[in-house]
Amino acid sequence: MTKRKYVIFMLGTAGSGKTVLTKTLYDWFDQKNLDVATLNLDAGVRKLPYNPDIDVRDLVNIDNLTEKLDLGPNGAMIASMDLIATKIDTIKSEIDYIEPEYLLVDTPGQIELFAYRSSGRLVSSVIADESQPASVFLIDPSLVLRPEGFSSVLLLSISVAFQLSLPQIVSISKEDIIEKEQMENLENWIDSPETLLTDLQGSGQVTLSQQLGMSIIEILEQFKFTGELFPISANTGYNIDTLVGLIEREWGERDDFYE
Ligand SMILES: Nc1nc2c(ncn2[C@@H]2O[C@H](COP(=O)(O)OP(=O)(O)OP(=O)(O)O)[C@@H](O)[C@H]2O)c(=O)[nH]1
Ligand SMILES: [Mg+2]
Repeated sequence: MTKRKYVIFMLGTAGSGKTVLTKTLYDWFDQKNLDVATLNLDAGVRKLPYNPDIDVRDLVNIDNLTEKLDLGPNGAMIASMDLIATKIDTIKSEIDYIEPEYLLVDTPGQIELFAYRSSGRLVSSVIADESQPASVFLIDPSLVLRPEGFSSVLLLSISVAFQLSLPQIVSISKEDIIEKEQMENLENWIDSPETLLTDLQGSGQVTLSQQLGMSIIEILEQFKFTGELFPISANTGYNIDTLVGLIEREWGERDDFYE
């Protein structure tokens, strides 16, 4: 009988901290002597802070691809994900060979590449297949300084969850660099959609934007438990226990995380 597998996909906008979180979570599981492995799906990354057990850069050479097909950086990333999709059987057999209990999947910077293109969705569904999947959607604090940005990025997270059909936990990354005033705003918006609405209305938007803002908040209230949205820092480890606790809840109760 095959072992039960748990998979965590790191998702989020470019530069939101997916790669550093992959390393931090790897260390978290490893320190608890849990059987954990990492999979890098970013063919374009130059340097990683962790040593991936499975690395798509072994299958796809982005520089060759760029030169051979005469592509720009985005075209090369699209072509690389298409090529990765054609090699998904190899990736799957590598996972089956290592057979980790926990697999951490670092995804490419361009979220649309992974969530909105059929090749990315195929790759994620094959990796998640026969396992207990979860995903962490990271929100970069620099994108959510304004209430419009906060609402828009949350909408993006819903859209990504909709596309990938993966259970999703949303966290604001880089807590260690969030200024006090921004943290207060974020806490208010998370705790009370009314405050978010007031701040949207108060920012001098035209009526159409206000209406759109209200509709967005209704969607957020229906689909997001914004009360469970919280900041983390992969750098300092802040709230990483809480994050794993919520992932664990998605998987069902697991006592063996804690001695
Ligand atoms: N201060 C702080 N910086 C962070 C944290 N996590 C990531 N960073 C920094 O944010 C930048 C981007 O981090 P990455 O982990 O590479 O982000 P990513 O989402 O993997 O980026 P792409 O794959 O290029 O989209 C790097 O300079 C990191 O050092 C954090 O918790 N705190
Ligand atoms: Mg990365």
